[in-house]
Amino acid sequence: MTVRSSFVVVANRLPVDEVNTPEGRQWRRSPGGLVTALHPVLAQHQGTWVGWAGGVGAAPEPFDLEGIRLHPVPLSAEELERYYEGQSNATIWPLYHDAVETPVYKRRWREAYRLVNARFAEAAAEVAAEGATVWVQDYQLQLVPAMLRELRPDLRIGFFLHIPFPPIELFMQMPLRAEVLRGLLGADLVGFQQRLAAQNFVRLARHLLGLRYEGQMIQVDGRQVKAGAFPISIDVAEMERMGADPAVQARAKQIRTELGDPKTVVLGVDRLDYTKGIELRLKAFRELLSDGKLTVPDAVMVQVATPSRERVEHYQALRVKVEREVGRINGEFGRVGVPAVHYLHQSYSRSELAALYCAADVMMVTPLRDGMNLVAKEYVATRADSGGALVLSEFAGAATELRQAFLCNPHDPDGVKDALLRAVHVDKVEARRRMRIMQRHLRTHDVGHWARSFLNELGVPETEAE
Ligand code: ADQ
Repeated sequence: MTVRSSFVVVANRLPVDEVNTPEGRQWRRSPGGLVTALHPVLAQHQGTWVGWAGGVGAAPEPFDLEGIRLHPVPLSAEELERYYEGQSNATIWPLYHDAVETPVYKRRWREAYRLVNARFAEAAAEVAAEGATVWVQDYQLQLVPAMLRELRPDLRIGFFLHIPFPPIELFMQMPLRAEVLRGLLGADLVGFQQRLAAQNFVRLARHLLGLRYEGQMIQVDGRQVKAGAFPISIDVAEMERMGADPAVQARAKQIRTELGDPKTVVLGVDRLDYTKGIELRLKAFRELLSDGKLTVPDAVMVQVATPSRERVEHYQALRVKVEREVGRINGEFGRVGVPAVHYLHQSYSRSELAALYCAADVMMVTPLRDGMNLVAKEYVATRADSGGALVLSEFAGAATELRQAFLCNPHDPDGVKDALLRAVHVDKVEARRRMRIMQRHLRTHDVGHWARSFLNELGVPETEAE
């Protein structure tokens, strides 16, 4: 029998991983801010999370884990390729990120997107109790709100977009544009990372569908749809705890020793994605070495680039370019046993990441466009010692809040070099002052605050997200 919930989250992925244990294969809750923020709300309402469990073919039966009901949605290998890698990650992802790579448009990808979105909507309709609240997440599922409303007009529906929402001129390129917009307008509340994105959305509603709006309230078929900014955040307390953990501190020291105890460790941590500005960051570092403004081994750079979307062509090309640039820098400026750039194409545990953050004098977060960028916030929250300096692109959503970072325009190589040098040479007192202001901000704006603000606006009573 299907268990019906008064609170349902719908996201592309379920927040679990299947792992091998001595007792056989088991599900484990995956680490991540979203699940941390939503777990208390889900547990309180005996909530259900609808999403893909990974793997192709038949989906596992619904199951419970740590007080949450998990409801897997199946994807075939072909759907994975067309809906996920194609329409989501080769069409929508680049288009919504200022088309920094050229979006690819394919009819069969759009058809798969529609089909899979319908499947998610049906699954949500099946598990939602009468009058329940359903919170749909992100760009893979933009058609779900309208499809779900059609099936279940009794529901309260929220949608949150984790990535930027583009200006009208760009959005208008998309062959599926009106359907996507109508899909989103099926929600009662559409949340974005930035105020500007919410503005793009309401203006688009008028431009494309001739809808009236007042402030951020759009009139649709006699209903009101509200758009708003809800900047996402991290589990700040957890990052602070990790930063202060003696084991993490010891590991950070060890990392510095392993790097040859340089004066300056410059760090980058990203998914290997062309929006993250990894190449331009490497180039800035190379030019500073070549100008003689930085020297090896006094300064070394560590670039962690998590493998990501490896079957999508844009990503394969990026990997080649990044690895070529790393090779070039090390070829020119490294010595035997002393590379200028340590490049790690690997995933790390939370505690190893925290140790890397603690070991870094300068953290470089230089996306060409980013909805928020959690790495910037994690770095700041982890620095219990209030040491370190953050170089941050103005094109990351996080730049709206982290004003005391060394802000730069990632399109201007001299600007990036200048920000990096200023961060390298900033005096300790000034660096600490900047860090502390940002840390204070994060303490009151953690991921629980994000979830609460959204759900309160959606009208979910007594939300106790932490
Ligand atoms: P992402 O594009 O994935 O998220 P980001 O916000 O930086 O980008 O989050 C990446 C997460 O992965 C961070 O929590 C980071 O710690 C982790 N990570 C990175 N490299 C890792 C590694 N090598 N090993 C282990 N973990 C690693 C999208 C949007 C963002 C938005 C988030 C949340 O693109 O703009 O901030 O969603 O809404």
